[in-house]
Amino acid sequence: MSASASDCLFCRIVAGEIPATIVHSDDRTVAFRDINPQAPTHVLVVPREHHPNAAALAAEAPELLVEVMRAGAAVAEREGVAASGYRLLFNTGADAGQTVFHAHLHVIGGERLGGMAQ
Ligand code: D5M
Repeated sequence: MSASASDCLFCRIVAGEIPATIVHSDDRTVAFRDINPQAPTHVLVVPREHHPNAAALAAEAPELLVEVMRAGAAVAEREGVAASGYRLLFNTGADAGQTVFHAHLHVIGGERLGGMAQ
């Protein structure tokens, strides 16, 4: 873990250096709309601290992983998708399609979702 990594896209969004549509922010997490949404609601929740993926986050700061999940549930409520259902997803590693190596929780919903993939 490091507080931030200068070459990390999501650290730069957290720092306000790259614009994003922020939908939630607290002292440990930030949530913003995915630039390439896969459903009507598609938000990414990230810890402010840099952890490369969800497994590292779970190992290094398990209480922060819980906060990310809690923020994801709060975003789903606010987006109006909690009652109908939504998906919480961590892609972990290249074979899973992870492209940004700063742990991020996808919050996806707003329509009937197919399959298991993002
Ligand atoms: O998901 C990485 C996600 O990050 C992918 O769905 C696109 C999104 N993305 C990439 N750049 C941006 C910016 N600048 N703003 C918002 N969203 C972004 P992964 O699970 O790693 O495939």
